[in-house]
Amino acid sequence: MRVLVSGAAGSLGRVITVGLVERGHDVVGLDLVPAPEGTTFPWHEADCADADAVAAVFAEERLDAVVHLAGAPEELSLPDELTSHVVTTAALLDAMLTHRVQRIVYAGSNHAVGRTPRADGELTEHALPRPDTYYGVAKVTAEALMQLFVDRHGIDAVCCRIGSFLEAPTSVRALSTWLSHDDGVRMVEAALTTPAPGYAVLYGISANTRAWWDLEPGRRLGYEPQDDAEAFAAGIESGPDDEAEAEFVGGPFALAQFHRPA
Ligand code: 15L
Repeated sequence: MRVLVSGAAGSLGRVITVGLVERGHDVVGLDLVPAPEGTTFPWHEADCADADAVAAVFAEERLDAVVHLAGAPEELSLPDELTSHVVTTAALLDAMLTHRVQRIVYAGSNHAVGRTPRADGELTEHALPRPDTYYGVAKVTAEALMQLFVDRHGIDAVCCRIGSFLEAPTSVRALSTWLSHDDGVRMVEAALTTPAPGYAVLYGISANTRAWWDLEPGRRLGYEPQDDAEAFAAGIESGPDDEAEAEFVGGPFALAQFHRPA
């Protein structure tokens, strides 16, 4: 499978690209910045929010699927969030239609439902949108856009609502929300290869003993996580915010007062 990975130089991208190559996929990188040293696959330096630049990449490359990882990982102004997550997704989806690329795998986020109280129980793929930030609003909107393209044009889109993608968990919350690097690669590969998913959502976490989110939607798509944050539990110091961070799905994002005018 020949896969375009946006945000290929980012914290997710650096791991996922290498993992997909190791698993025998042809990867094409796309990022605002040049390829990291030692990159062995084709690379395009372009802004995913620029529809013409994205179209030019698709015109040059023969592609089977897109893994859209590009986007600011933190809270910005609402217009910047919408550009970073929604305008980029639209540009990729439009180019996919033009070039008959059937599948997109999207790096969604738990922050799309981050303001859901944990007291509501384990989060399933049917959780209603409940963003905790403008970042979360943009992730919800990107999900809605993909759903529209699936319904209107019959493409396949798998949205991975990712938890905390880290080499190792670093906080008590992350013992529940951690997605290991290896499981991240397993997750993306499953989302790329599961047969005809239409529009599907999974939660991107490892098989954490303390998981807050349902792993079944992922398992149904062939994502079998192998790691468990519990292996690191003894080394994690509890912090003053642990209890507050456990109140909402989105942890610190759900508690922060960003005070930005829309
Ligand atoms: C995310 O979606 C963010 O990009 C990242 O910065 C973390 O906040 C992560 O979620 C998380 O919830 O730990």
